[in-house]
Amino acid sequence: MPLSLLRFGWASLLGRGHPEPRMFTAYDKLPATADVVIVGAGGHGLAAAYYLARDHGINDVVVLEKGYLGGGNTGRNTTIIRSNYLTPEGVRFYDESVRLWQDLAQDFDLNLFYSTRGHYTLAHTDAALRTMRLRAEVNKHYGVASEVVDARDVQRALPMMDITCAGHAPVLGALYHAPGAIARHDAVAWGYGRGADARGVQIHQKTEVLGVECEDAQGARRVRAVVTNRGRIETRKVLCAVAGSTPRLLDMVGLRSPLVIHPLQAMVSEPVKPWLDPIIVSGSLHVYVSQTARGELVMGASLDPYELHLTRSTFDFVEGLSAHMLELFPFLSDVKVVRQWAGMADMTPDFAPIMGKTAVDGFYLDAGWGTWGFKATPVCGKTMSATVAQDRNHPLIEAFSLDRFANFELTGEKGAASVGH
Ligand code: FAD
Ligand code: PYC
Repeated sequence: MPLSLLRFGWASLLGRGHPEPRMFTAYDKLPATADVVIVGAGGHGLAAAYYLARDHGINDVVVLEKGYLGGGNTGRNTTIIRSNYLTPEGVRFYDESVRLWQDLAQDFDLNLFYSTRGHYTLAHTDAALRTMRLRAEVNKHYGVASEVVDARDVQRALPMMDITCAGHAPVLGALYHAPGAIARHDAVAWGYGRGADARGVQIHQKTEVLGVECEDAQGARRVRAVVTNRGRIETRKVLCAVAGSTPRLLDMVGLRSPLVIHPLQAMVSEPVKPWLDPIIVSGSLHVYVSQTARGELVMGASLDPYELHLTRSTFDFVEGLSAHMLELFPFLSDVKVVRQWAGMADMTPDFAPIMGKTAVDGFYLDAGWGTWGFKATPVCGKTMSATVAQDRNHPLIEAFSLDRFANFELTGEKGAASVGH
């Protein structure tokens, strides 16, 4: 029996509580002021805090989280990491993220279970195959390993798959992306949180931001303070990284965006023997699946088809997704689904994120991450921390500014969205 378990049992017997060291410092009250306040302790907010402290020497940072650390979309996602996007801006951005992922476990001294698997996006129609070819060409141009493979290659790599899809949607080919990977989502939040905490960043859980005070200064509006259920913090800089709650935060500073919130559901099976190495996505069948190191199948589909600010799950989803899974993998019919959940996806019209400075001085936005933001956690932390520290948009995020919608300069990434929407 490990020594720590014995110590825990012994201390509990003596009524001394839990002797384990905590990963984060618990603070009794909020500070009155901070150089930077970050709203949202998901991966994005915590990564920005970490790099602000580590790379920019800004340690007077407070992260406010209304629930618990990593309890938003970060702890609910299906952890697919890839850079096989469609636009040059997207490919460069996500490729930098995949590069950053490689050193992260070492940086944190924490096992993130990062596992490179290869990623197949199946094409069931000629139109889908054309999009795959375009993506492969753009990817290769920017040094990202993606190639179109034919149906025989898919069958060789995935002998367990019925590539006829029960005869009604045969696989014609696929986009194969060798760097496609999965990782452990909770550990990513813990690693960034622990690293930020060790550098003096204060993380306050169960602390909800209820308002953002602004003032007029030389004809511009600028941030003055945030108001929470536990008090007020004066600050000149607020980074908003609240995913599905972004419209509420934008209301607080009088900004508008085209974001709409849709539930995105997922489910997981009981553990089964390892049989699926790569990650499989079929946009046409609305299904994607990977197998974890523990043997569970992690499965998802497209968004719920209506706007809803809730994380409820539905039986419809399990039924529909199971039917599509069985079209691809009929031998799974006896495997049990053990859990399902949902997150709130903040969707943009062009399927690209919204990042950077806004019309309110000192209010920075990291949002619009919809169904695709987990993989971007490291690069978002890097680019948003630089943007906040220098009060200038990092060059890698220029295509993602909020004003692109008003200027009709969209960054059309829909063709690279993971699942059909
Ligand atoms: P979050 O992790 O949601 O963090 C935001 C935090 O802000 C939350 O903890 C919330 O409680 C807090 N908050 C909100 N309002 C307030 C307030 N007023 N005051 C204080 N705190 C507040 N992406 C991929 O790349 N690959 C995938 O395979 C993938 N699969 C997904 C599957 C599902 C089912 C879902 C739902 C999403 C998936 N995504 C995927 C998308 C990805 O999960 C998100 O884009 C990403 O996690 C966003 O991280 P975040 O830190 O911005 O947001
Ligand atoms: O962004 O690759 C992705 C993804 C897969 C499932 C949900 N998002």
